[in-house]
Amino acid sequence: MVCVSPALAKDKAKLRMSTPASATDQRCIALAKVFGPAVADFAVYEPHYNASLIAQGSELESIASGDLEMSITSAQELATFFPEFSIFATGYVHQDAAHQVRVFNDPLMAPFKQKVEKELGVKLLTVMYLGRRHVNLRMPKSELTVMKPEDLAGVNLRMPGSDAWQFLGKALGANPTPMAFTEVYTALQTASVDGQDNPLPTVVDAKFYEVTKQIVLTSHLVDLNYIAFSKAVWDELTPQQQTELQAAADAAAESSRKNQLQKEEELVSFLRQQGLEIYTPDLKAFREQVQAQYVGSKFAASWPKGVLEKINALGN
Ligand code: KDO
Repeated sequence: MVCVSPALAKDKAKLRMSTPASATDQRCIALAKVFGPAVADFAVYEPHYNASLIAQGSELESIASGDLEMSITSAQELATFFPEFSIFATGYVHQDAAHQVRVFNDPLMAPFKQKVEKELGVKLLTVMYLGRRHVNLRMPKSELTVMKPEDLAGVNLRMPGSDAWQFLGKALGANPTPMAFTEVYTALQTASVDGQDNPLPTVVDAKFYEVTKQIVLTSHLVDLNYIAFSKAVWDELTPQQQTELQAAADAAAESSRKNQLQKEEELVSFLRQQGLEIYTPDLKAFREQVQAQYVGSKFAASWPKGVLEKINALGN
């Protein structure tokens, strides 16, 4: 009998992945259960959760400098290097998870992907669905009911720490406060912020429901992340391995999308059981106010001509 020993671990590419998310986040579960095993013949997937390896927002720089191989990055983080990425971080642009996939696979994305690859040495492999972001507040509805953007006036809303995020917080009518994801639970608990915004699965996974009282279903951003991968490592792989790695990333994204969508459906009742009040505000008022803020903004000025129309045309 011929015994073929598997390639030694030391010959395999080590793929360190850093994220502020926890191991129980659906994107992380899919990467660990679907991506890691699918590339195991030629690579060792090594996830680092809760920003324990790299601080939130520094992952792209770390990949560019060779200190990290992978991350789950956001359009907002990319916009700090390439402002035109803010188009994918703009409130009420993406309509749902399927729209995100159509946009990512459309030729309109090619110049965006090429620029990141050429100037940062980062490949954007696939798009992951994070979910519909909603406003989640410490105070009960009896103290503050949010139906319109003006109801958020003076509310200290934690938003992640880059320009594009802060702009969205202001556009919603709130007073945005930049803060790393890993600090949000304590900030809510100690009342150093009034609230935060994230999709329902994140509110549950990070246990924000323990320290908040209401969720206003603003759906202000159908949020996404890209799997960011080191171009230098990619170039070391054989064409066959590249094909397998790409397929593994797509399969992980698909699995995580399905689970995340299901969780968004299921978690409303779980959160109500936990005592949170959940309600829908005047969505037309929010959409119109947010869209109006982007018109003529420095972000809109960076969007390549015609791209917004193409994104909209890919919608439902
Ligand atoms: C957050 O900091 O609120 C955010 O939701 C921003 C996302 O882009 C993403 O980085 C996410 O955190 C983390 O992965 C934790 O879920």
